[in-house]
Amino acid sequence: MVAANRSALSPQSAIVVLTGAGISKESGLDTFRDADGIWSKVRLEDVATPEAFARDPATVQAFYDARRRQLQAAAIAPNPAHLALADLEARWPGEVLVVTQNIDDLHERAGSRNVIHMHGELLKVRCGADGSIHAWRDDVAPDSACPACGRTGTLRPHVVWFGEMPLELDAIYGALDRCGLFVSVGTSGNVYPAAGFVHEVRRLGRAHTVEINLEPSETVSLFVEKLHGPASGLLPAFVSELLETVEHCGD
Ligand code: BV8
Repeated sequence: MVAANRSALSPQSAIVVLTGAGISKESGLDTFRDADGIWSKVRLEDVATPEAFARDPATVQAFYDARRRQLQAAAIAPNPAHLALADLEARWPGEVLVVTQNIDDLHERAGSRNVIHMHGELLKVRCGADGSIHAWRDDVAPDSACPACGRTGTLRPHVVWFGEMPLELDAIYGALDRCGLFVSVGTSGNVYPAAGFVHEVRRLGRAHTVEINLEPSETVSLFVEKLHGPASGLLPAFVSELLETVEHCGD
């Protein structure tokens, strides 16, 4: 499975891994665009836009309350794909950054430390009055008070909705510019600007690009190496091969 194009990699190469809902599917969390996905049950226009929140905050809060409760259920845990990325970060000599579109905390629970949640985090809320952001594991009720300013009725999920600016884009584009390996895992390549990251990496022409996904994504043609199948099987094997190149390079 080793692709010839990994020759550009050195132990000091920086690695950026973009993840999407597919990496959490085998942990029991639904994806968005699969046949049984979230958008087959609810319209994104009704729950994942600022207009929807302004129009019907109770419906939007209930949508995220249900997902926040589900994420904390005992059955939901990191799977071998999340664990493989934490192992890569711990053992790869160069920088390893996970840029996730996911709002779950499974990367962190697997042990990853260098994680950017570009679409926000389900276990945080943001105050519309003072902009403060807080860890939050309960439902958000109309009388839930902002821990900073004490106002009620001002808390929203700390989540990036369609039409809102994703988080930490400067840090992300800086990492894309530096990396020698860009891996996309479990994303359909439908949502921008995340789906455009591979364009940015190719434009710079330095990094090897790999897609690991159950099936070819919308942007599959832009990746040099493509591995299709469940992430929980493919990603641990991919990480093992990468680590072998550095942990035995002195042999
Ligand atoms: C923005 C909220 C301005 C949290 C989400 C061009 C440039 C810039 C913007 C746009 C553009 N064109 C259109 C836009 C607007 C829009 C957009 O992209 N619309 C789409 C629908 C066309 N983008 C925005 O509005 C973004 N903001 O543009 O700001 C701007 C302008 C320029 C530059 C910068 C900024 C904001 C987008 C964020 C919206 N919020 N979520 C939540 O509720 O979760 S998006 C939502 O989709 C989730 O975050 C999700 O992660 C994300 C992407 O979906 P995927 O993760 O890919 O999930 P999906 O179900 O689609 O695919 C799963 C894949 O996994 C499948 O391929 C499947 O085969 C695979 N899979 C399944 N099982 C497994 C598996 N793979 C491996 N193993 C398995 N076991």
